[in-house]
Amino acid sequence: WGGFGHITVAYIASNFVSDSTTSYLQTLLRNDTGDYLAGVATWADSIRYTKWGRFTSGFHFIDAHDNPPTYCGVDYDRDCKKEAGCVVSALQNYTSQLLDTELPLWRRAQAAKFVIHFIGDIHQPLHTEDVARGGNGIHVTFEGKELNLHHVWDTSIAEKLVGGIRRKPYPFAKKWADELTEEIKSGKYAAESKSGWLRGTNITDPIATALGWAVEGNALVCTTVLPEGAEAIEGQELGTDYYEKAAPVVEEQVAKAGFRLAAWLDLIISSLK
Ligand code: DCM
Ligand code: DCM
Ligand code: ZN
Repeated sequence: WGGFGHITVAYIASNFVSDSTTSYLQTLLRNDTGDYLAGVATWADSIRYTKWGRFTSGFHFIDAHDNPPTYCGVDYDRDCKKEAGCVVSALQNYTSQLLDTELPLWRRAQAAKFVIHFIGDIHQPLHTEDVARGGNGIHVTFEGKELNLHHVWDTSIAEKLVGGIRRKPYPFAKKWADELTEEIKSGKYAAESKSGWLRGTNITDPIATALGWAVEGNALVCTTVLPEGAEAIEGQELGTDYYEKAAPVVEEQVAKAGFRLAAWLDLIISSLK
């Protein structure tokens, strides 16, 4: 996701974590405000193009070598690059660093920031797809602007959904996060979030847990992102009919990511000591 999506995911998570998780992470991240998660949600993107952070650039996605829309699917051994890693292996690695109380606090703070970011990214369907580098190579327009499909899913759809963010991502993300939090607690996501969104979540098996999230997002590539394949979407205007079908999917993926991030952080923090 773009910055707005990541910040929204983090605000949703802040609404669901336990009080002890909140105070533990506020201390670790040295921020005692309500923005302690939101304020670090985009940090991983800010370092990926720097010299020291280059090794993390492949951690934001997993390139599923499937064939949408005919066949979707993620296979860890096939799709997670052995040298560069992927978002699934990165989530396992940084989860274990956050759990390791022998590591220096700065390392664990850094691990927390990666976990917060990557649980967001794994829920962006095009972060679980190889085709055209996750859609970066597919040229489209959105409300007349020339963009690539990856950018449309990262940024354009979410920003249109809330009516634009007018260069102020934090207050707009907070408002959207609070609305989605209500939908999760007692609105359109209440039943499914309680019965299904945490199914398969297992802190002793981060690979299987993250792979489950990846498979779910990747299936949306076949149904909603590329319902008629990559060639059919090239050059198309996506701000109207396509947007109407995609927006509810973006909204649910952002809501799920925030809810699951909260559960994952609770599982980590409650198992310490
Ligand atoms: N950080 C780190 N190692 C580095 C650079 C930064 O652990 N080489 C971490 C420590 C702080 C955070 O980044 O928790 C600071 O991030 P920022 O500079 O975005 O405030
Ligand atoms: N990306 C992806 N899958 C790829 C390559 C990139 O999901 N195979 C994502 C990472 C960034 C965005 O696309 O969020 C742009 O990546 P880059 O700047 O590497 O082109
Ligand atoms: Zn990212």
